[in-house]
Amino acid sequence: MAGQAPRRVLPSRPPGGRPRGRFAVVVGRFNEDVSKKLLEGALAALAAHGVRDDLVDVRWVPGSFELPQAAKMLAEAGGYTAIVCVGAVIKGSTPHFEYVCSAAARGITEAALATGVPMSFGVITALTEEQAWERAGGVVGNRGEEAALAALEMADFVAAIRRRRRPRPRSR
Ligand code: INI
Repeated sequence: MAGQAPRRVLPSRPPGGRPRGRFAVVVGRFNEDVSKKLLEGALAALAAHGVRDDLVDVRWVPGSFELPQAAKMLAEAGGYTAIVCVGAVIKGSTPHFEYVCSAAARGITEAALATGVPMSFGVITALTEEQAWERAGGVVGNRGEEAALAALEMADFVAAIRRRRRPRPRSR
């Protein structure tokens, strides 16, 4: 309806209990003020779902272009249940925007598929700064929070699949 904030449908988490293991949030520093809001949203969502502060590592990288490499290296280092990637790409007057957006999206997808560690895409791709703020805790929501919820849901998904794969102990 005109004048109303759009209704948001957030990913819901199945009742898997408190998530296990460590989480990482990788943050692109480019457009830092916006990225900080995405980081805040991601940390708040993880905390709201029972992830202790000391089990969340925050790693900053120069920009969204660097998110995939950092996320992949963290996943390969081991010990992460899921990795949340956040950043803000705002269209300027150059084609740089398209390159950075597509490299981040493709790279994060490939890193998650290659490592098997869930990685979520909390990157704002906005045409204007105003649009970016709307998605960083404004009327459209907070992409960082949404990405953290997606990471939690995928962490549950992976845990459920692993439980099914594990052979049950034989009863005597
Ligand atoms: N990085 C972003 O995260 N957002 C942007 O809007 C952006 N723009 O517009 O250029 C951006 N560029 C930097 C890029 O991510 C890399 O850090 C840089 O190209 C060095 O590899």
